[in-house]
Amino acid sequence: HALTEYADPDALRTAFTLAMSSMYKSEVPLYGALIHIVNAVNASTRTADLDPRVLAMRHGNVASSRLDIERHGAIRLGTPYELRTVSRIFAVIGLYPVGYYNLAAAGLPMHATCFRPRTTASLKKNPFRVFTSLLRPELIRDEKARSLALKLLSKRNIFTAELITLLDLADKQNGRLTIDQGTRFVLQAMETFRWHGTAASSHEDYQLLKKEHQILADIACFRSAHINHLTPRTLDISAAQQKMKSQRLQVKDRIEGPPERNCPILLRQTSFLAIEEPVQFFTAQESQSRFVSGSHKARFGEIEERGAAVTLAGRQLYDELLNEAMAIAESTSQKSTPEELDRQVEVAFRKYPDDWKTLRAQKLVYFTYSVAKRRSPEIHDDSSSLEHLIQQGIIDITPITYEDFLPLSAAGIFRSNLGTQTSSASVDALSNEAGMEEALGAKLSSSDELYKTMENESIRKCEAELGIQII
Ligand code: OOG
Ligand code: NI
Repeated sequence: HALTEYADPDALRTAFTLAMSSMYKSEVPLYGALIHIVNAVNASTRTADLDPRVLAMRHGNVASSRLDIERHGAIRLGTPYELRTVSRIFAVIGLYPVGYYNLAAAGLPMHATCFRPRTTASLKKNPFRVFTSLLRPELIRDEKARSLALKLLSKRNIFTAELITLLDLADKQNGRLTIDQGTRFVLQAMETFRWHGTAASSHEDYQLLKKEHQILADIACFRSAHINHLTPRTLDISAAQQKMKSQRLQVKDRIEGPPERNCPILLRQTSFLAIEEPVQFFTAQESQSRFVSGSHKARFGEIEERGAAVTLAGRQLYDELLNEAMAIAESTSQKSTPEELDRQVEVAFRKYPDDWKTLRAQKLVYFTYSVAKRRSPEIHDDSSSLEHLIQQGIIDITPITYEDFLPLSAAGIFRSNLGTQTSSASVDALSNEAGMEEALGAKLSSSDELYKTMENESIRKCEAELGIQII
């Protein structure tokens, strides 16, 4: 009988992304307004003026050049079981855990990973990824808040029975689903990330957790792991920020990340501030039939503009210069204004090389290599150095797009607010990557290894095309 046809995980990811986007637009209408702004800015950006390499990174090197599909989202989970089940959902749509983010560095009782595509081919088809954080109860100082959060989390189930059935089915089918199963799967998965206007806690419990930490209430008091933002990409984040302001959106006071550069690196981001949403809470823990009206503020809309992936040395220089800028901004003014910080960041980053040749020579950025032209037939060497081939114009260099996150730009601010350098040691001590892997039941991939693999694979491809060994 005929072989069963399975859906391509990358295609399922696109179905998932589109479903998530339309759900979030209907839940948070302001997000729909943000999408309109971004589309208008992208359509009117003079792309002909942009360096083609920069344009490719802004697009995310997407083959279809589809700009209108979101680049990332974020969820916050409460238990290892939730994390493991979410990781099964994400595996079906081609997303795998990459990197460790110690959010304790930003004063949050959580740590995180990024579920994302790992290969060039998969990233090309759809680079959507989800920043996924997990509560670390051991970092909740208040005993009462900790046990309440754990009690609420132990009672909730954020997965439908049909979703679990489909996940078990995928396990039996080598991780794949048929198109029909995949369609049902995407609909069922939305139930996990949907917003619920009725809380899973009493208002008192919500207040108690919120007093300990707002994020604790956001994680433990609801019936789902509601998506807390989605993020489309923009070709011009400064123009988009301006347009958000002119349309009277409440916008973050500055664009996070590196300053505007000829050779963009990492990631620049801004957002509209979280909106206040009405929520019905139980009046008391035991009587789940009477409700009291309250509200919750967690969900927002963000935009991002991506640049090149930096090496460990490149990241170190980035962190150093950002910290330097923040320290100066704080020492020059009583209360450092966003404008002053922008100015100091701009000044500090003059020390960060800003042409691809130097960024490559100093090993600050990851590149892929491609054959620009065939070598002349009279050359018979069976090996050549990469440098030589680049000089001869035979091989082209392309910076690799950064595919990860920078949520810890906040950690620097946090540290400098404490006014000490020593605090970084205690913050690092709170890092628990092994704990994250244990909760997940799997190893986290290293983003640096993935970028290096992309680099190496591109060199092997050049060798095959040129029929020589590159040394
Ligand atoms: C995660 C925020 C991380 C980003 O763009 O850095 C993130 C959260 O707020 O839950 O999405
Ligand atoms: Ni984000």
